[in-house]
Amino acid sequence: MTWTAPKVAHTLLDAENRRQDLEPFTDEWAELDLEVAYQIQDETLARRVMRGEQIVGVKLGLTSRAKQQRMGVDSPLTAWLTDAMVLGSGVPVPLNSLIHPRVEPEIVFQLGKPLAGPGVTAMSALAAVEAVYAGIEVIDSRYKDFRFRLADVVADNASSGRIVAGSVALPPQRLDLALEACVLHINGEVAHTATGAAVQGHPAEALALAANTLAVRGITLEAGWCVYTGGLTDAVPLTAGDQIVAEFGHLGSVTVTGE
Ligand code: OOG
Ligand code: MG
Repeated sequence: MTWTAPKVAHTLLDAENRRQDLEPFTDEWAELDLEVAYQIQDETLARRVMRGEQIVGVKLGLTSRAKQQRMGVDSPLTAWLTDAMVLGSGVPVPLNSLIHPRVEPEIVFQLGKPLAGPGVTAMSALAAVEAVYAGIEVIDSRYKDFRFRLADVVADNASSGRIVAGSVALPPQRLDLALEACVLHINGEVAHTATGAAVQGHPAEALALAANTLAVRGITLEAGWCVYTGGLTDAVPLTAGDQIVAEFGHLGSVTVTGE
């Protein structure tokens, strides 16, 4: 098979629709680089938009050591979030539409102002934030066993699956986000713990990173968008009947169940 960017984009969306996992493209296309991988990611977004989805924000991935070590990829990345990925609070995760979902706790920003790099710092990034939320991301790689290289996972929209936000919204000035604690419970047992500093030293650093790296592709973070700043801890598998709770120090808690 000779792979091209449009073919890979089609294959990834088809795998998502049919819940069929794939071998990573870099197995056969070793030269697949980040520039082309982001073109593929943008192509999958264009196809999502064509079928009626709307952009609601962006996500960062692999921003914490816990995530980088688990996935064997040590470089952060960005990807797109659309309204089709948003899961209402209390709505069970539809396991029959996902391949092998895993759950990770994240700190989420909602922007009150547009934010465009280059030159964005953690401080200037925070000045664009209207509210901070607790969040859970349900990731679902289209690659078998979550085995991928950086270019594969970039093309696959960073394993995007579903996103859930908590119901507490706080202005960033009210929080020390480096110290914001998070305890991840699976079925009542503590699975992982972290503080906001797990993500790039401070989640606002991750937001600045998103603004600055997206600017290279001419993309501005828009007012109203949400930004998922990346898993604070390793992700945990979600199976039928599981209840996973991400409990935060000041941001309340977010629960997902598998059905
Ligand atoms: C890639 C997506 C990573 C995060 O928050 O680090 C991600 C993966 O782990 O499959 O969303
Ligand atoms: Mg994530």
